[in-house]
Parts: sequence; structure tokens; C-alpha cells
Amino acid sequence: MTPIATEPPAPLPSGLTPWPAETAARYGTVGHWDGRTLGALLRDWAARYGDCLAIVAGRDRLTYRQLDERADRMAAGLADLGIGAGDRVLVQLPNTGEFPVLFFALARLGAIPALTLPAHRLTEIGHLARLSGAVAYVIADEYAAFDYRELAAAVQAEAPELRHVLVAGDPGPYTALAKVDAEPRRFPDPDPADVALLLVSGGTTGVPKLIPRTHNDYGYNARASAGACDLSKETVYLACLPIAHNFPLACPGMLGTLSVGGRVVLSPSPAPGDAFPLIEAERVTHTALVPPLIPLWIDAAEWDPADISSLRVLQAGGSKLSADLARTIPDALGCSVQQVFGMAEGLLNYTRSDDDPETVALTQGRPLSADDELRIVDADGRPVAPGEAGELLVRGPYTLRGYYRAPEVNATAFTPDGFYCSGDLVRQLPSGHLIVEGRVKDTIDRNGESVSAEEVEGHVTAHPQVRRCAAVGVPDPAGEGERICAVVVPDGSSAPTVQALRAFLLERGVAAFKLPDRVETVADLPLTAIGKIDKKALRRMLAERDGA
Ligand code: OOB
Repeated sequence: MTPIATEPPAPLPSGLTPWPAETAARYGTVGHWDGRTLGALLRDWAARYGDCLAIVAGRDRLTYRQLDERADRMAAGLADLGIGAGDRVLVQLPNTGEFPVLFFALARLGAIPALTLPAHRLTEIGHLARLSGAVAYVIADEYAAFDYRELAAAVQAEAPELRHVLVAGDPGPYTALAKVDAEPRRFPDPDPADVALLLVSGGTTGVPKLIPRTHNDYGYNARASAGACDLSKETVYLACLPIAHNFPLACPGMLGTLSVGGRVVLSPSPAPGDAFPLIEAERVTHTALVPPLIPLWIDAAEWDPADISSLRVLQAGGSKLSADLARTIPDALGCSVQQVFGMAEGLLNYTRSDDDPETVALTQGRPLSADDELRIVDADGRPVAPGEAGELLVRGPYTLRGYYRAPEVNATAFTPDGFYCSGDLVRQLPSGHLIVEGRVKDTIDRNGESVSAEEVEGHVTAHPQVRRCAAVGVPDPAGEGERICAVVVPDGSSAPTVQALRAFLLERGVAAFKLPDRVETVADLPLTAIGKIDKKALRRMLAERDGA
């Protein structure tokens, strides 16, 4: 098949860059896109699983039927405020019962939630409010010692189109979300091929971008994920990562669990103190974490009295899980581990329950869909030899064709034939499983050698005195390039010295040019809003330490 380099299709008024018509038709014919909206899906699930418990959040316990009815009432209430099809609504809620109700209420109206994370602040929210042209902003009153009503005042001052601020909890000067409630009525079903929601890009560089996801593609994302992860009516899924993130929302997360009649438990945070009692009380079977949280869970499991023996699968994704940590999970937490390499832009890779343990420990899974098209290319865009590392490009039935209102970014983030350039450096095994080697640009330029930060981190973390490590390049005082700085969270009272660490790596057979030149100790690594290591913040911290 020779792809013809054509101009990518122009975005629709909704901001969606559509798939080519023939491709869209094929995704429909093979059943990936089933033509149902997210709002219609909830109606079907309520018909099928009516009195089963769908959502547990604090004191809220909603059956499928109750969730369906509440979504209808809130949709009517939102419509009474003048919010309708195509309107964007900025949503910034923690994991509470209001989230699923609002999510489906907006879907029923054809209004489009832009899903921001509780950790976002004025820089991100102001930018996303302007970019989306949102007419409403939905917040909690307070969460994690932060008052979102004050943030709302600052955002409103910057974003003139923002007419409504709706507050879960004490509304202060704004409108209580609980009052957004009216007699249910039916609204015209939105076009399943159009935008259902906007996800925020997880990139650790630059300002966040908005990712349009359609009813068709997101429904498929959730349903296929539920299948690949063997979810069933018996599944009790604990959402402890922020529910606005793609991973707990639909990979398979909340939507995947609801699609098979399971139960979703929302935890206010991933801290063991919040999550463990819920696992015990609700007999949770599945949950998802980012790798930096897993050692905390393993520590807590040693002393926390809660019984977490119901847990069957821990999904780990969002950043690289080391093989060593993967191997310790079954004994330490009494469950199996599943690696998930995904992105808000679309493509998902899962290890499967029938993969052998070493494949689960060593790889980040294989693509979800038979129609995920992967290309692994070198710096010139040419396919690498099988098994070699290169940049992962992808297109498929749930991978975006363009960011929302971002023509300049789109010109470089996509190939002319519609592949998304992920920036991830991967290698693919003959089995189809991928190994993530790092980011294409997360390299340290040391004496003319390009060193993968991720590779250094893997070796350093293997040292018994190292709990976590992030490798970053710092300016070389003696020359043009960079030196390798290993920023280390010690395991125990002290980190290894730079000499000890270098000796340890040499012992492992690591090339001399990859050895850290410097070790910095920190109590904790700075994390992004979802809990990945924040290298931008780390570089700032090192520059401050160096008095630059
Ligand atoms: C998930 O989504 P995002 O959008 O927050 O971040 C995507 C990026 C990927 O491009 C990759 O660089 C990194 O996060 N990543 C991983 C990884 N999973 C994601 N890097 C190494 N190993 C992994 N397992 O993070 C996300 C979305 C859906 C499901 C799971 C994670």
C-alpha cells in the first residue's frame, strides 16, 4: 500500500479534524464505531443493568437507573441556563459523584466538556478557557486545601466568554451545581461522529493542548479496553487517579467498567489512606496507578491494616514502570500487574492477562486495536529495521487527526497522511509488544553522545540505596554540551555518592559515557498534575540550586 501524501482534511467548525471519509466508513463497517453517543450509551446500560450499583462516591451510591435519571435532570438544568449543543464547558472536579452525572448530562446535550485536572491552576485554566471559548466552568468549592472559587474569579477576568461558574458544594458568589436540576426532557441526540469531549494533553513541555475525542471513538476506546482487560459485571473499579484523565476515565476506567455493568468507586485521592479503606469496603478488583505511586502502596501494604486482598489487577501506566518494580507487585500487593502505555491523543497498549510474566514485566503492552497502524521511524522519518528503536507514529480508530484549534502544532505533529507523531521512542518485539525507551527529545547531550535519560534512570534506580531517580542534562561548566545529573530520592538515610553510583553502573556493564557526573539528593521528585515526574520543574530546581 503506497500512501499518497495529500493535504490533511480541514477541521470542522467543532474543531474536529475528521478522519478521511473512506476510513471513517470502514471503522463503522467493522463495528469499531457503533454510531451511539456517550449519552445514548448510558441509556442502553441503564436499560440493561438498571438496579445494579454503577457509582460509589463518598455517601453517593447510584444505580445505573439513578445515574441515568440524574444525568437527564442535570442536562435539563444546564439547558435552562442556556447551555446547549456545541458549547464548551470547562470541568475541574475531583473524584466525586458530581463528575459522572455532569459528564453524561453534557453528552446528552451535545455540550463538550474540556476535562482539566484538579492540580491545574490559573496558567493552565486561563489558557484552556480562552482556547476552548468555554461558556461555563464547573468546579468544586474546595479540594486539597485549595479554594476553586477564588481561581474562578481570576479565570473569569481573563476569559470573557465564561458566563457561568457552577460549584459542587458551597457556591459562594456562584451557582450551586446541585441547583442545576430540572424536569427531564429529551434533547436531539448529537452526531456520534462529532466531538464529545476535549482531553488535555499530558505533555511535559509547552502549554497544554486540547484533544478532541468523538462519541464514536471514545465509546470504542472504552468498550475495546474493557474487553482487552477482561472486565465484567463482577468488576469493581477504583478510580483513584484524577477521573478527568484519560487513563481512569476510559482505559478502561469508569466508562469501560460501566459498559459491562460493573461498579465504579471514586476515591478522593490515590493516597493509600484514602484508597485502601475503599478497596476493603467495596471489594475493589481493579485499579490504575502511575508508577511513582506504586512504591507508596507497597510500603503502606506492609503496615496498613486494611484488607486489600480483593484486588486482582493493578494497571500501571503514564510513565515507565521498571521491570524490577513490576516483578515485585504480585507478592507485595497480592494482585497481578498490567502495563498500560497510552496517551490522551488515542493509542493504547496493554499487556494482556495471558502474556507470560516476563512480557508483562519487560514491555509496555501491545496495541488495543487490530486497526491501530504503527510506524516506528528514524530522525528522517524512515521506518527503522524491525526491533530497532525509533519514534512511534500512529493512526487508528481512536487516535486524533488534529489538536483542537492548533493549526501550527498540527502542521508538525502529524504526517500528511494522518499519523500522529507521539515523540515517544519505542521498540517493537515480534509479538507486537512495545518497549518504551524514552522520549525522542529526552536525551542528554554529553560530549557529543546523545544519552537517553530514561536509560540512565533505569540503571540508577536499580541501586539498592535509590528509591527513585530522574536524569537530566545540566550545562557542562567545562564545555559546550551537558553533563548527566542523577536526581535521586534515597531509599533509606542517604543516597549513594557519585563515585559509588558510577562504580555500580560500570559493574552492570554500562558504557562510561552514560555514567552520571553528578548526584543530587531530593526528598521527593516534582510531579505533574497526574503524577508523572516533572522534568521542567526539576531543571528549574537545579538551576536555582546552582544559583543560575
Ligand atoms: C497517559 O496519557 P498522557 O496523555 O497523560 O501521556 C502520554 C505520554 C505518552 O506519550 C508517553 O510519553 C507517556 O505518557 N507514557 C508512558 C507510559 N504511558 C504513558 N511512558 C512509558 N511507559 C508507559 N506505560 O499517560 C495515559 C493515557 C491512557 C492510559 C495510560 C496512560
